[in-house]
Amino acid sequence: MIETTDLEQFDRDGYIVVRGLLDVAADLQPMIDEYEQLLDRLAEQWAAEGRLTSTHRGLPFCERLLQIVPEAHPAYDLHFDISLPQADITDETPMHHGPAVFDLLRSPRLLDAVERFVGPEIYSNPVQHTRIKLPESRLPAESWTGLTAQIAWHQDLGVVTDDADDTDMLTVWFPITRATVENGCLAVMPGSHREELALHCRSRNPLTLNQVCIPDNLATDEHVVLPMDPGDVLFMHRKTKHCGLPNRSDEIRWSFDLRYQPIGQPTGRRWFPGFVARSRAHPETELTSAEDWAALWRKARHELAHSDDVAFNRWKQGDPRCA
Ligand SMILES: O=C(O)CCC(=O)C(=O)O
Ligand SMILES: [Fe+2]
Repeated sequence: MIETTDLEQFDRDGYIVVRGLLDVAADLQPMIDEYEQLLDRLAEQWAAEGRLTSTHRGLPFCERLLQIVPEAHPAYDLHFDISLPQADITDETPMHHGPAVFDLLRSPRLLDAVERFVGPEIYSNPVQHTRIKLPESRLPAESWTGLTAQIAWHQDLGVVTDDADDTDMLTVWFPITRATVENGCLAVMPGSHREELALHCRSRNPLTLNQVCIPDNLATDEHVVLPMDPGDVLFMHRKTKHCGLPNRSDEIRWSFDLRYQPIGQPTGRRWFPGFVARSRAHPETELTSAEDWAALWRKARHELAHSDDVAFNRWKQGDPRCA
């Protein structure tokens, strides 16, 4: 339940953590089961390719991934992610749009909360990720990606195209495993959502290489860390400055970050498919079929695989302020 005081805190600070909003058994466990089956198929494939000596069948998802990835070094991140990457898309680019993930995106508990922030006509913005981060010590830095590395300071508005500048986009972040300061929970700068959109540059720091982010000299250190447990949900304004801390623990840090907005506003990723998650005015327009959702993504992937490079980024390469 979102209280009026939560909305007031959101307006003041640009974020709010609501404890125990999701039902772990009803909202998260079916998705975890789906990911276990997916990992099962991937492990069989990697073992068949001779990259693994054991498939580690029977281990829970995180423990199994923690065994498999340091041995096989597979590019595992995209196999579990919702959104497509922003470059090199082919008809074979892995992505995941299973029914349990679709149900999670449409969880009534989640949408009831989102409705308090964006109103009753809710569109699921296609900038949606799952980030399954291994301990930094278990993978060489060259193999980190934007889904598996620590995340540098940024505003979510800064990583979509400028047609979405006036879109009332809400970021919804929640952990699947507990998120701690040691394993890489989020940190935010309270009140930063009232500032203008900051300059973002491509990071040259090897720890956050190529991420579109606020240069170090523009990021202050007045921040709050946000340890969270499964079931807790962070709601964040599109201009709130935030980062994902490094995973210095020996466990996996797994989270989802979704975005929702009022129906009819630009998403800032026009090549990717969103959908009507809830409409009180026109419930018949809601997307209720996971199959149809997956088909929308396959169509987008096919179109992007056969089109010229698309500009996903609003920032000019070589801005002198980025030096
Ligand atoms: O999960 C992380 O470490 C960063 C996530 C993030 O930046 C976001 O959800 O917008
Ligand atoms: Fe973000």
